[in-house]
This record gives sequence, C-alpha cells and structure tokens, in this order.
Amino acid sequence: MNSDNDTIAAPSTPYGESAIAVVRASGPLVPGLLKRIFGRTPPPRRATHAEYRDRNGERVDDVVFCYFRKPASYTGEDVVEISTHGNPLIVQKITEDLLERGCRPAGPGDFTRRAWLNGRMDLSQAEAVIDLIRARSDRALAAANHQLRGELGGRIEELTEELLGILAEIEAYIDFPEEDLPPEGRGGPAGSIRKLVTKVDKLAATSHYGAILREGVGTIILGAPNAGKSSLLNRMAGRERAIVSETPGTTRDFLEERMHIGGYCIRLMDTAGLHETEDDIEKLGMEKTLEQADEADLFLVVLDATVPYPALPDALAKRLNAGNTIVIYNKADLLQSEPRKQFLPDCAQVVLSALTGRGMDQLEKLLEGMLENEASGPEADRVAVSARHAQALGAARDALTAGLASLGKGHPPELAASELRGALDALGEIVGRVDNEAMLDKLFSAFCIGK
Ligand SMILES: Nc1nc2c(ncn2[C@@H]2O[C@H](COP(=O)(O)OP(=O)(O)O)[C@@H](O)[C@H]2O)c(=O)[nH]1
Ligand SMILES: [Mg+2]
Repeated sequence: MNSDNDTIAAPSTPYGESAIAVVRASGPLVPGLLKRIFGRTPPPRRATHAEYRDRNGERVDDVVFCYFRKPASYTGEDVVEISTHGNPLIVQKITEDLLERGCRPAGPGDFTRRAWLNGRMDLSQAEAVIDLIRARSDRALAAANHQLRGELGGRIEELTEELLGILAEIEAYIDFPEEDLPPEGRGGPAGSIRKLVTKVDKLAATSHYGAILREGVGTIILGAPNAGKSSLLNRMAGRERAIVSETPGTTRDFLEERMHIGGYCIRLMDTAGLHETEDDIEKLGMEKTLEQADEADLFLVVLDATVPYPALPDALAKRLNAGNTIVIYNKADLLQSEPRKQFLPDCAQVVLSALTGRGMDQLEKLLEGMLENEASGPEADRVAVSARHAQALGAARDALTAGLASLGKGHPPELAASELRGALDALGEIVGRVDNEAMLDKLFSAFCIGK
C-alpha cells in the first residue's frame, strides 16, 4: 500500500461528456494547493466559484470547488472537490495539473480506504459504500444504507462484547486454578459459548439474502428448443435482447438480463434448449445449461403448449420444487382450449403467450411472490452479510466450537481461551481490526477510482 501521508487525486465521476464532472484530492497538500491554484483557502464546506489556472498560468475552466477541513471530511484528511464542466479533456488537464503539483494518482477505493484508516468508518461500512454505489434495487439500496449506518458493525460489536465477557470468565479460572469450571449444563462459559454460536450462525445465514441483494436472484429459463424461451426473455426485458428464431437450437450462448420484479433485482438467464442432440455445439450448450441451472435460485420452465411436453433430465428435475419453479404453458395464442396443466403439478402454473403478452401479469405476480420468499429472512433489509463476512463468521464459529470442545474434554482453560481469541480475531476481520493487507487490497480494489 502507498503511504497514507501523501496527497491523492483522481476524477470522481465517470469518463465522458456530462453536465458536471468532479475531481477530488485528499491529503496534507490540499490547503497549500488551494492557495496556489485559487489564491486562497476558503472557509470549509462552502462552494466557491473560481477560475482554475494550471501551473503555467493557463486558464483551464471555470469551476466550483469545496474545501473540507480535516478531520471533518470523507477521508478524515483535508479534501477538495472541484466541480468542472463535464468534458473529459478538462478533467484530465486538472487531474494532471494536480499530479504535477505533487499529488499521487488515487487507486481504486483509495479515498474510502483512508476514510477507514482514519476511523471515519469501519470496514463493513466501507464495503457498504460499494454496495450503495452498485445497488440496483430498492431492497439492495435499503440494505446498503443500513450497513453504511453501522448496523452490521454494531451487531459485530455486540458479539465481540459477549465473547470478551466469556473470555474474562475463562481467564478467571486460569488465574484461580483451585476453582473448577462448572460442569456441563450448569451455566458457566460453555452455555454462553453455545448461545454465541447460535447468534453467529444466525448472522451468517443472512449471506444468502446478501448475495441476492448484491448479485440479484439467479432466475433461469429452461425448456425444449423452440418452446419460446428467448421470446419470453425478450418479453420480460421489454426489448429485443435474445435472438428469436424459428430454427430450433439458436440460443447457444447464455444471455443474461437484469431486471426488476417488485423491489428485487433478478438476473434472468436464457439458455439453449434441453433436448436430445448429436450436434457437438448444441451438446455444449446443453451442458452449460445444466451447469447454469446448478447456480440458479429460481426456474422458469417453458413448454410449447401446442406440442407434447418433453421429459426433463433427472438431475434437473430433482432441483425443481413448488418454492422455486414456475411452469409456463407458452403459445397460448395458438390454443383453442386450456392446455393440460399436468407438468410438475406441484409447481405454480401459468398459461401465457410470449408473442401477445397474455398472461405476463400473472407470471410477474407469481414470480414476485417467490422472490419475497426467496429473499426475505427474519432480519431482511437490516443486515445482510456478504460472502466475506460469512467466511469470517464461519471462522469465528469454528473457533468457538473448538473452544467448546476443549472445555468439554476438561483440557486446561488456557486452550479454550486461545480458541476464543481466534474467534475474536475472526469477528474483528469483519469491521477491520485486521492487518491482512492482501484482504484489504482485494476489498478496496472492487471500488472505482476516485471513490
Ligand atoms: N404463436 C406464438 N409463437 C411463439 C410464442 N413464443 C415464441 N413463439 C415462436 O416460437 C419460435 C421459437 O421461439 P424462441 O423464443 O426462439 O424459442 P427458444 O428456442 O425456446 O428460445 C419463434 O418462431 C417464435 O416467434 C407464442 O407465445 N406464440
Ligand atoms: Mg432461444
């Protein structure tokens, strides 16, 4: 990692033409830079209109800048945000000028990393900043906001306090070895550890919901070639996205479309058809379909209601149930009467026409109900841990159970205490009491430059 005493600078808005663009700098050079560039260091947190002149005295743009005096800034350092006209050339000139004046180009997430280093936020809050930027649904936005406000950090703090209490209790037995640890089932540290494990598990279990919020609910369209899978995706996406063709087997690659149903984001995946084939490329498509189905949360099985229904591969059929599958009888516009609805009879059934749009409302309603079930936990919206958090919680759980086992076997309390300290470290990783540089680099590299 670069020294955090230097001053970093970078554009904070995406490249391209826009009404306004923002260049940001953070670090000790900022007050001096303002004096040199604008002739003054204005009062903090006040928008100031000025001319930006580069090092050679050349006028670059009319800008509005705002100075944030440390520590009351995003990073906790002296910060300036310069709003320019949204021309990439202007942004580039100003950024270059700041670099020539002694700033270093900020890498991805550098500003937020400093905010964390300077105690402006814990690590889970820093991650919530990415979640907030990436949130693509109302629910995801709400969850990111909760985490940004420190909801998860607070939860970890509680667990940590509880663990410290247990540790203190065990350490008392180390200091006074004549006192015996209470036997199993009579209170004492073992019971408290068990309770803590339950809480850790409960929090870790929200990671399923977290993944759904961050990635969207994986929803896969399955069915025989020509059943109308691509037509359905197009209809749902409201535009021509997948290639619709009269030749069976045209969709050989996967298409994925993100869309909103209710407050949720889904990743709708089109697939090649499921059928017997000798064609190598089609076989590959089939294999990929099955692979993709492995990772899907919800299934839309599309049938051509005008022809006999196909059989599903066993491996797939096993995964389909009333909670995750909707059977779609497509091409209803060609039918004289209701189709025989006997395919996977336990699952929700809907008759529709991807061509005319009939039945689409009903499909959306069914899907929304399923998403509600799939995506809501007891703590829905408030805390939804990420894969990284879940991993740390798993490590904490393992350490706690090891401590418990050690106590159960009557080993000296020092051993259990050491396991519990391991659990403490694991919890600490979630909020950033860590010096695991590799983990931090990976975490912050997911940010955009300038954030
Ligand atoms: N009449 C009618 N034709 C449809 C309907 N849905 C799809 N098709 C037609 O069926 C053919 C195959 O559709 P496509 O979406 O490519 O099927 P896929 O192979 O399952 O992706 C195309 O000619 C579509 O126009 C529908 O609801 N009604
Ligand atoms: Mg297709």
